[in-house]
Formats: sequence, structure tokens, C-alpha cells
Amino acid sequence: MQGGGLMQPPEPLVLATRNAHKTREIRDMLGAAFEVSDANDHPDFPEIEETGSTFLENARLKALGISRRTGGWVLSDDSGLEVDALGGAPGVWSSSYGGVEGDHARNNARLLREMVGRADRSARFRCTMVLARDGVETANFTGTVEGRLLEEPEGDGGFGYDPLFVPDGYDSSFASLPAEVKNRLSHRARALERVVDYLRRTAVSGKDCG
Ligand code: ITT
Repeated sequence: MQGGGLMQPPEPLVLATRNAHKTREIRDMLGAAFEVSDANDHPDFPEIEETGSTFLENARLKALGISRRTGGWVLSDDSGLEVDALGGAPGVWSSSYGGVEGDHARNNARLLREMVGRADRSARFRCTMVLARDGVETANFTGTVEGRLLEEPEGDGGFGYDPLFVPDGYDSSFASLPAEVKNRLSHRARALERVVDYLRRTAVSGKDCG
């Protein structure tokens, strides 16, 4: 999904996230056609409380909350892991599953505890993205990747649940596969492909977005 269009100045895109891992992946996937910044680059941006009960509700809260404060395109990402044997948990609560928001080691430890003795280890990552401009939602997009959970962590790349998740068709976790592989087939990659298609089709600000 590398962007071309180098003759054009890059299109500014503000990510409504404070998760630097997400930003890095999205920046790598988009390439040179977009000038990506995130909420960490804008200390004046508000903290957005994620009070929704679905990925879409939370993605909307984040995109609209930031878009009301800044011009141009704003893109949010609400994502998580759904485990079939746990009825879809941790789902929208993925980032605080272990009791401490953003503590990936605790989240993984709890997941392993909950999975003890369970034969069905199927799971998926899901990502919902909302694109907004001038405080209004323009469109939303989803992406998923199916896979299975390991019985112990493997690899030190990626973030979050990556050491426990093996995507279908592979034998290694997202954390041990090269970043280019994750960035080709992840839930985030699939949602982002749709965002880029949409921006191309609607010919944002009359420019070629890659
Ligand atoms: P922002 O809300 O600021 O974007 P966040 O990390 O809190 O950052 P979410 O509320 O969307 O984002 O929660 C996402 C959680 O889901 C994340 O903390 C991980 O636990 C998990 N997750 C999402 N995408 C993942 C990925 O690609 N690899 C591993 N875990 C992922």
C-alpha cells in the first residue's frame, strides 16, 4: 500500500490516537503520500474517554473529538482481540483486560489464564476506523484478521496481544513475523486499505493520494 504521488505534497492526516505503535504501523503502511501525525504531536488535543460499547462507537468518539479541534482529515482506530472461547472477550476492553489500561504484559497474562484448558483457541483482531473532517464523520471502515492463540508468548515485535496471536496461514505469531508481513495482512492493514481507496475515489482536495 505504499503511496506514490511524490510530485504532490503529502496529504496531512491526523491520527486520533495516543498509541505510538498504531501510528508507526499506519505511517509505514501509508508511505510517502501522507504526512501522518498523532495526538502525541498535539499536546493541546483533549483526552477522549472511550465510553462506547462497540468499536464503532469508540472510533467515532475519538475521530469526532479530535476533528472538532483541528482542520483536515482525522482518522481514528479502535481495535481489539475477539476470542471465540471467551464469547468475544476481551473485545472493546482489550487495552485494559488485565486491569491496568495499556499494560500489555498484564493483558496477555490474563488472556493466558482465561484460556487454560480450552480446546478452541480461535480468535480474530478487529479494527474499525472513522474518517472525519471539520467535526463530521465522513465514512467508517473495518478490517479483521482470523487466527489462533498460542499457549505462551512468542517474539518481541509488534505490540499488545501480538506475541500470542498466529494469523491463519502462518506458523508464527505476529510478534515474530516481520513487520512487513503483519502490515500486509493485519486488521489494521485491511481497514486502512479501504480508507485509502475511499480517499482516492473521493479525490480529496483534488489531489492524488497515492
Ligand atoms: P488509542 O485509543 O489512543 O488509539 P489504545 O491502545 O487505547 O490507543 P484501543 O482502545 O483501540 O487503543 O485498544 C486497542 C487494544 O487492542 C490495544 O491496546 C491492544 O491490546 C489490542 N490491539 C489492537 N490492535 C492490535 C494489534 O495490531 N496487535 C496487538 N494488539 C492489538
